Amino acid sequence: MTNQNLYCALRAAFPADLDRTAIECVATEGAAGDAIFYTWRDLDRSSAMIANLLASLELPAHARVLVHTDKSVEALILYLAVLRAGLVYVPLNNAYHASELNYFIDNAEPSVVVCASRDFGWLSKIAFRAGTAHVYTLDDDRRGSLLQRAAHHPGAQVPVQRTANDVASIIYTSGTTGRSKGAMLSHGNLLSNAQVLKTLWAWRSEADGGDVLIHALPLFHVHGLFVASHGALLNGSKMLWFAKFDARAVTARLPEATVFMGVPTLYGRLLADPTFNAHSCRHMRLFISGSAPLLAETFQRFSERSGHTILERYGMSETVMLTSNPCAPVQDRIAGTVGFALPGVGLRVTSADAELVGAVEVRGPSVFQGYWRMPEKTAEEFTADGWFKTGDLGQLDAHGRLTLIGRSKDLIISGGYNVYPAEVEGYLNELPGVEESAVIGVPHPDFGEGVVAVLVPRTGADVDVVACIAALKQRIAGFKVPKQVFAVNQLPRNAMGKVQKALLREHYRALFAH
Ligand code: MLC
Repeated sequence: MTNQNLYCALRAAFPADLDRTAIECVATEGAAGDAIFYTWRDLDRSSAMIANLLASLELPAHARVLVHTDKSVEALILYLAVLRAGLVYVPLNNAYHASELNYFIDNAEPSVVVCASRDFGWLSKIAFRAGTAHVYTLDDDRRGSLLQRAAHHPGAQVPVQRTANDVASIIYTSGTTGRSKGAMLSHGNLLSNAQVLKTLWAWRSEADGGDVLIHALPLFHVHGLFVASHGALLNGSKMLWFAKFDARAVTARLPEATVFMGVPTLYGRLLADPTFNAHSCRHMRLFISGSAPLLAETFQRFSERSGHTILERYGMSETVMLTSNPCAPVQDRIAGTVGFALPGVGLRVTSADAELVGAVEVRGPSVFQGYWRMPEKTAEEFTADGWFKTGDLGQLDAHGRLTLIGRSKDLIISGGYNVYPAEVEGYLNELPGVEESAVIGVPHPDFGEGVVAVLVPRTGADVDVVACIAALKQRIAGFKVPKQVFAVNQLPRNAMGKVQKALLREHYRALFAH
């Protein structure tokens, strides 16, 4: 049986000349050191060494490797190594704090944890207590025990045999109620999606001049880890690698690139940079946007400024990519729509009337294997006839073009990160003097939506809203922390006693307006 380990397909796409540059890690202002160049051979050898280290640990089949590090090329190599070793890669946002990590480690029960050295003290305590046997460190300057230990292992390795249905990665997505759920994505889910996108977005082979991708997204989400990295790797294309998005630094390197992927916030920030113009984009072929709705105004301004039409696509952790505006002809990329179902993806909107908005449901080869150890949650999210309920509301036109209209779940998307109000409300309600709270998203010029909290103090309590923000920053990742908190006497409720968040959103709508 052929080995369906995803690494085999990625490795097969490496160029024949393994000494060519695969990734240039760009030195940006504030970051230490010069640019670093990684060849395709480096990726192959280093991932083999780490895979051999992992194999030497004699872990159970399908053991989880949980990764909480800063973005680095070595973190990408670690991902490739985990694939090769046939283990399950569990990446986490490096902004998460101890209370968040506690949950993920308890839930994932990883055999191996890899973290930044600065977090080793508290994180290793949580991990060892939960039964994790191995905790390594990996820093963004190539230091740490992971690479030290891997250095003793051979630079060749045969990827462990895996089937298309074997789980390759668990991506945690926050839940509307309760805690995060781990979406299990298989080798087949990831490969099929990457192959479809390679054709659809017309990645250029070396013979056609070759594509160069600017990789400036975080590495712990579907967008940066799978869509962007797989896109380049599966095409043997060079990446210009940014540890962090910086509009000025990215603009400076745009002339050497042909493909860029970003969340809408990145497009807004490029437009805000006076050095960004059509000349910087002269060799660009494709700007792709996703993870959050792109405003028609940003689409239009970007087109006027750069001469390029952003291609908006739609996906989520449970399904990887689902729809895309067309690559060609360019004029078929329509602002405010997310395009057509990808080949192989079944897409339906539950309203029978094409004019009406309904729940978006999907099925296809990239739809995940279920939530890790939550069969009842998995069952809830699928219809009786096997379609996954995305939680988004949309409208399909007569040609099958999808427009997203809203969400059926209470979710805020801030700068491309999902924030679940129920989770933030839970933390707020634990603060001294807080009776109850409501967390909403309102328009924000940089993040698309800005998180805002409205709370009711207990009778007689004096709640300092600034102190609330400071307290939350100690407990949860910064992107979830409300940018502003308001104390009110009571929350608006309907006759059923349910908080009327729509009224709150309306009331605070202009809060972040310029
Ligand atoms: C950072 N901050 C945010 C934030 N990111 N606040 C709200 N929303 C965000 N997204 C806060 C920090 O907590 C901090 O607060 C301050 O901003 C500065 O932090 P930073 O790390 O320096 O921020 P910055 O580098 O400017 O980050 C902004 C960003 C980043 C837009 C570059 O958020 C980002 O990379 N977003 C991309 C997310 C992404 O990749 N999503 C893909 C999901 S996959 P303070 O108070 O401490 O100063 C998915 C599926 C699909 O959705 O279809 O793609």
